[in-house]
This record gives sequence, C-alpha cells and structure tokens, in this order.
Amino acid sequence: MTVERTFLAIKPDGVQRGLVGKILNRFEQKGFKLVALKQLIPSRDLAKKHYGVHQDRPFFKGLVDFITSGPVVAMVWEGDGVITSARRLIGATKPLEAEPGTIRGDFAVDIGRNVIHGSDAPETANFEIGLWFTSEEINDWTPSDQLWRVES
Ligand code: D4T
Repeated sequence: MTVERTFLAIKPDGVQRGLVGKILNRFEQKGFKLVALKQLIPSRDLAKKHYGVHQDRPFFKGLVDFITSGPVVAMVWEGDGVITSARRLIGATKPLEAEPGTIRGDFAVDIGRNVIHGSDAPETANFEIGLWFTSEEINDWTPSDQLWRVES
C-alpha cells in the first residue's frame, strides 16, 4: 500500500516571525506523521524550479527573491488524505480570504507573505518532495501508537 505524502514549507516570513512551532503543532495535532524536516536557505535555482509553473507571471521575480531571502523549513508529512487536508489546514492563497482557524487565516494578511506552502495535488507533491529532499532524508517509521490510531 502506498502511503500519501505531501511537501510543506514554512516560508521565510513564518520562520522570521517565530511561527515554526505553532505551525508544526497543527499538523501533529491533526494526526499526520512527520517523515522529513530540514531548514535551508533555498538557492535561486531550487526556487525557480519549485515555482516554475509561475515563471511567466508578473510576481515571479518577487516570489523567487522572497523565498530565497532567508531560512525555509521544508518538510514531508504522511497520512491518508494528507495533501488535501494540509491545504485545508493552510487555508486560501489570499490570506484575507482564508478562514479563521486556518494557518493563513490566523497568521497572515498579504498574499506575498502567506507563511507556508503546501503541495496541491499528488503529482506536485511527488515533484516537490523529489526536488527538496533525497530519499535518504525521508524516514520510514512507525509511531508507537499506530495501532490504535488506525483501528476503526
Ligand atoms: P504556495 O504555492 O506558495 O503554497 O501558494 P498557493 O499554492 O496557495 O498559491 P499559488 O501556487 O497560486 O501561488 C504561489 C505563490 O505565489 C504568491 N503569489 C501568488 C503572489 O505573490 N501573487 C499572486 O498574485 C499570486 C497568485 C503566493 C503564493
């Protein structure tokens, strides 16, 4: 059985504002499993590949400037439905449209400083996980409470 995984990244604004712990807590609390985590300042090459789909948009250069401006906390999370669920926990791209209770709804106002990225589909999750992590950096592990978590 293939377990679903998604790529999440706390952007430089989230790191600078000291929101890392609060954000990690939301995904742990929900019941997803953290299988990879590292802090890095992304290269421009990495940022351009990550946001390649937006390369012709007017905000592209500013987006690359911003995401490479300081440390990012890159993560892989695992669990049934994690791609869609993480996007719901993150909230709408425009923070002013994000529901209260979501990360962007609670912590952001500006689309260019929206705190966190999350993959939007299985194909993008696979692409982004492979772009940001080597397979050696991703840990297969079984939480000690796994049995009671999944029994229904
Ligand atoms: P990311 O990819 O950062 O998780 O954001 P979303 O998936 O929610 O939204 P997106 O791909 O449409 O946008 C990528 C990134 O670009 C910034 N952005 C976006 C911006 O600065 N101005 C804009 O007009 C848009 C549409 C914010 C997120």
